[in-house]
Amino acid sequence: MQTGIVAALILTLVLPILRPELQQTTPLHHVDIVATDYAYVAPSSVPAGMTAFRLVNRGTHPHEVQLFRFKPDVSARTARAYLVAGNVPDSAADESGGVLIAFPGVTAHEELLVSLVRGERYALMCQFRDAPGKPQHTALGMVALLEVR
Ligand SMILES: [Cu+2]
Repeated sequence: MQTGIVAALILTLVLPILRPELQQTTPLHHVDIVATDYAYVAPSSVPAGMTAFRLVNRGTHPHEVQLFRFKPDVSARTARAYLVAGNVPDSAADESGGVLIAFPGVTAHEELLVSLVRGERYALMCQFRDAPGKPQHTALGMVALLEVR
């Protein structure tokens, strides 16, 4: 093996140890979002910090959770109104976020890792339909607001 390759390998292995910003300084919180037909069972508030969200589907239909952050100037009341309407305007949401999908009876293998900051509000939404022409699950109650305390 060439010296350069060995050096690169060692750097790759050692670099994370040398970079303190990559080290975990706070515990990782785990939050399960349980999907049913048609609601979320999830905490309404969660503590700040690095958090791994998981989607557990206890329903009989495929469900998703779109998790995204509201902009700071969107009040809890306004956020709830958008969610109940099943339509959050782009201007009210941050560009960060992610989606988890789980089939019936399945827990999604992926997790969403989010650094939560106190005072933030997040939306949970499922826009799936059981069939074309059927209502989106948001209209059936699959929306939730999550506040960071
Ligand atoms: Cu759904």
